[in-house]
Amino acid sequence: MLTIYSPAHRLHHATELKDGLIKPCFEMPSRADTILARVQAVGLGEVITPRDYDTSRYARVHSERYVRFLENAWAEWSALGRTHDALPLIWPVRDLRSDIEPEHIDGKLGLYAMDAGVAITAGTWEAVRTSANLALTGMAALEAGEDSAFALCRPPGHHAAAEYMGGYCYLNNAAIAAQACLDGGAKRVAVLDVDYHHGNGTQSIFYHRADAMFVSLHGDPKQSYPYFLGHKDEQGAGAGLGFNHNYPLPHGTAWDAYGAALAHACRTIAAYAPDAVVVSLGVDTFKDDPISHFQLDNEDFLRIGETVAGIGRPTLFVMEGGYMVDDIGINAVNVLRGFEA
Ligand code: Q9C
Ligand code: ZN
Repeated sequence: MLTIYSPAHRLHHATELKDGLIKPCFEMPSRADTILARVQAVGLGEVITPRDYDTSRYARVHSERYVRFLENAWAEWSALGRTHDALPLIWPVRDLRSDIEPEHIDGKLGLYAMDAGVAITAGTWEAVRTSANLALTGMAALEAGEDSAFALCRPPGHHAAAEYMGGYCYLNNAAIAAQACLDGGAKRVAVLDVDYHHGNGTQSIFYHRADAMFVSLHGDPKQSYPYFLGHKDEQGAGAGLGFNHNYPLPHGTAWDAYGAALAHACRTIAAYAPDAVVVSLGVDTFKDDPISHFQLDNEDFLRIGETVAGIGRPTLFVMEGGYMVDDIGINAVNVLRGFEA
């Protein structure tokens, strides 16, 4: 399987507000490099660098003003003499207005963030746009005839919606790639999200659409981040009704229940007959993940890959979460090897 990777991800290494303290992000550079090392150790296949794409490709699923904000945020923040990571500290909840973009960077950060896990640093934009380009390059490989590809994205993307960042995510790499597939002439595309956390951003982007199905297995939002989306009754709206499928699962879920839900999810996708499948590949479902609560073991990731292969469609894997760095390479690459077996 082809892997798309760039060392530009290292430009982004930030802090997050966690448990009331500013700490180094669990989402750290060693994650991607550990996965790359495993890709090379097992001889998964060729590793290529991404093509460059215009920001207009991101604006197919994000708003123009949001993309412009990401591009300029560090310059606006550092112009105030601030040298530490930029973090939001006020949010336009409920009846506060989000239609008028504030001029001050503190207002913009709040408008465009859902949490304080998305710091912006000097190198963030370069890493973020390169991450999206990895996913676009992977989709281009499918369009050129590859059966599958692995976009080794970092930062991840699935919590980012049309107009907000959150949960270590800035641009929604999977949604950008899925939209590119449709823009390239496909009739239908499906996104299967196996990250521990609900892919609220991807769901939100495609919620009203029939040409993109979103299917997600994740920790029940009553117990787990992102708390405010990912329930079973969210089935799509308008033309998109029936094209959104959530499988919230309780703390402690292990392979028996997970595998059954995944098999059901993959049958749902197969019945939709998509031209391509994008897998939001999080491996924070691992039993030793430091911020998650499922119980999957190393070998279970092989079975995830096998089950996804059963859909029988061209498949782009897009890296999302997974924070037990010691095992992240084994687990992510097990999914890819299971797919190819
Ligand atoms: N105690 C991804 O996996 N912090 N993002 C949750 C829970 C945010 C995870 C804290 C987790 C975001 C891509
Ligand atoms: Zn996650």
